[in-house]
Amino acid sequence: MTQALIVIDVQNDFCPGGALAVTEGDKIVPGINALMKQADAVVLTQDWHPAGHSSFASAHKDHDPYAVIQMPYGPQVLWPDHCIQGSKGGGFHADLNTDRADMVIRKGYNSAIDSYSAFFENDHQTPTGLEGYLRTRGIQKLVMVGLATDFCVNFSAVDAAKLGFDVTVKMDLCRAIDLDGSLVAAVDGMKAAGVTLE
Ligand code: VGL
Ligand code: ZN
Repeated sequence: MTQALIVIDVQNDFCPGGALAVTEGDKIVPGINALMKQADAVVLTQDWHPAGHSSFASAHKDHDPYAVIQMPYGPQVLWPDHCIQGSKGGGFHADLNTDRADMVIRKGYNSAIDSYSAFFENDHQTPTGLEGYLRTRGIQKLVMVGLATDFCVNFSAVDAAKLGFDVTVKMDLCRAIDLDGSLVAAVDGMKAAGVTLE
């Protein structure tokens, strides 16, 4: 079975020193590079927001980062400004083997809507195009790693499982933000969707 390694958002802003740093976010890079050697295909995702994106707390009066607001498409956590298009923070971690990537898919570029998942924006309807890319390449099995376990990895894994892919998340090559129990909820949600956690 053709297998793709999907590397989620291993970007400077999600690593120590970044705008939305995930604890030990950089620690997973060597293991991810090693896994690339076994993959038939490697896809990198890149969170890629315009300045003033609606997921930024700075774009909303009277809200601090990590507050939750209602958007037309559902609840939205407000984040510090991060992964702005063309910024250093939006770039991949310097040690990530980006040369090995067949495909880089960007997401979160529409100002009015966030996109945690590599497959759909947060309305769960607007596709990014990744499904078509994988299917036309005959890829059925996905191994997912990256940042953050409880947001972009979780949403990507659950969507992929719902689309019928065979999905494994390698938990030791992911790190979480863990806001108000979000990691436990993500683990439960991924298991319920039929994702294999290793
Ligand atoms: C992510 C919060 C905001 C992620 C992206 O990559 O998990 N989290 N944007
Ligand atoms: Zn983001």
